[in-house]
Amino acid sequence: MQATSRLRAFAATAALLAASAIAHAQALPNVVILATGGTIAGAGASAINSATYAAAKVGVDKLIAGLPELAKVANVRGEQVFQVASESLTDDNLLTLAKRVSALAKQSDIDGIVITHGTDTLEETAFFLTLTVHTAKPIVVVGSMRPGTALSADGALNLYNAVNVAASKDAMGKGVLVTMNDEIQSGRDVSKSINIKTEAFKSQWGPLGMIVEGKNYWFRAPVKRHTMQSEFDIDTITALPPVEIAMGYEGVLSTAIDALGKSGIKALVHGGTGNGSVANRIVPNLQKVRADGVVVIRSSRVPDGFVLRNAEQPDDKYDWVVAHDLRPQKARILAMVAMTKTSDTKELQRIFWEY
Ligand code: DAS
Repeated sequence: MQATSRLRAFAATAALLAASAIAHAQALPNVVILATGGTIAGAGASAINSATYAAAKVGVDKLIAGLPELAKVANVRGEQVFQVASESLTDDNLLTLAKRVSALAKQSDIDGIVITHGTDTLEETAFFLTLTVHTAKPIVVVGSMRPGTALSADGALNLYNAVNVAASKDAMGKGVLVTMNDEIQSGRDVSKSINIKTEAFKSQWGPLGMIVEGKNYWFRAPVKRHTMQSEFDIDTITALPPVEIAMGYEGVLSTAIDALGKSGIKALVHGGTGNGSVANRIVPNLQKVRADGVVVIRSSRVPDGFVLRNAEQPDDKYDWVVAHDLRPQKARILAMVAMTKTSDTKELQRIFWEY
């Protein structure tokens, strides 16, 4: 008799525990982590190797298993989309990733999406997603400057923060976000500005906020068009037009500009000196590129500030576009997206003002 009642009591307790676990899980948001590689998935030979290591070694399930604290934040599952260092990602990879993000965002049982990514081109992916994925749900791109095997590795906390933000209702409608070094950055504004410190990601317009111990502290919101307000939709984009970059510097020759201009590209971003200045000896070469039907976009190699139209060069006269505050690599992303719809330079300039 006693054994039966003990068994019944055990079964009742087990059922209660199971019910509360299910209730707890149902109460938590559902977050998907799309892994692409990078240092956050990197591994070094020893704990002192904070800069010498192999990127893209650790799988997404191992990243999640290494962070049990996530279970208190959200129901998390992972997908390994790629396993590469981000400098090696291609435009096709970008399309594949963005289409996967868009498909998941449409699922009613998904509340937020995190993308783990190498830091080298993280800013380009984050900008591309904010331009093309139509969702108000939080999408957070995250990386790390040190591999998980290193002393004071930053990846675990960056990832914990990313999942927290992706699980937060107050992160909705703010465009694609980046969580690095306790800050919540706008995917449009942020760039990797220091190549060997954990405080690597900066925006000249400042972060949108901070995340400390799992709580978001917001201080501003984006004003440029993004996600739901974007006229570009990844679900209608099948290919990206080729756009390349030529840098300006003392002693520059027209070799790169001439070669790129004849390579079949649709636009050439010029990363000029100062306020997007162009050496006088290569102005005719850029004019020829334009005359051959390639859009010319003046950006600057100077990280901060923005290029003024008709200041350093008569853009109206040359029919050139200015990249506003976008660095060359981001100007290229916007040019590719914009030219899926138009090659009209007046329309392109509007787009560079608005996004
Ligand atoms: N090679 C770098 C990358 O994958 C490593 C990193 O910093 O994430 O972007």
